[in-house]
Amino acid sequence: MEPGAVILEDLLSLEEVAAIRNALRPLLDAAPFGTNSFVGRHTKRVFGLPAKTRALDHLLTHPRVLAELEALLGPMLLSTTVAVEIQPGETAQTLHTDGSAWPVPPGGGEFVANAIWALDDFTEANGATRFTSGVAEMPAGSVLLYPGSLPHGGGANVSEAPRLGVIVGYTAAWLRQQENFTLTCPPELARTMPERLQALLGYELYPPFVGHVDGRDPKELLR
Ligand SMILES: O=C(O)CCC(=O)C(=O)O
Repeated sequence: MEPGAVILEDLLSLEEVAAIRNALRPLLDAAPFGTNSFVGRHTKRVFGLPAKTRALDHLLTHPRVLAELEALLGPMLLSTTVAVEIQPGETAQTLHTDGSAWPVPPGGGEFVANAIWALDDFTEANGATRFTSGVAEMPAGSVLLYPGSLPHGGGANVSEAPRLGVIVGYTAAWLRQQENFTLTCPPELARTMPERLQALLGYELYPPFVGHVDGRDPKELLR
């Protein structure tokens, strides 16, 4: 495995994988293919998952994943949630770093990290995530964790079946998230979610006052 990245195998049962796949299917069917080679002309992406399904809540808040990534980033927020279905015929994505989306000068440590959940077996042939040193093959139900400074990309799919994964990006809680979750998940929706998820979406203060509403912790809006 690429230094800096880690795979945790079998965090989801096959039943859980099947339930998540079923919830994502209609969303993926309705999603367009990408329109350039970076996002992939044979790849479908569905963003904004907390607003669209409750089937992923336990994955977004998985204690083992949160513990591993919080050890790297400290207090975190969700940054992006995207189902990525790489279909046969897709070419390899250019290697890139996720941290480069923010103009944070180098040398200050990691401030973003990703979890990629495998909902199919990830293989070299079907587009397993690539690193400089090779691909991250893993069985369905596993998760790949890596920091925002690590070059990576989706692989080419030369198999005959799609490769489905869910990328969950986290940021240090003082940083602006990629997705604007408090718009896609306004208080009336957020109130129906687990408390840990509410906090990860942004309904929690980063002490002493980042993210406040009228000087108060935004979680009070949900009471
Ligand atoms: O799907 C993958 O394996 C990685 C995709 C990726 O890094 C991206 O779309 O930015």
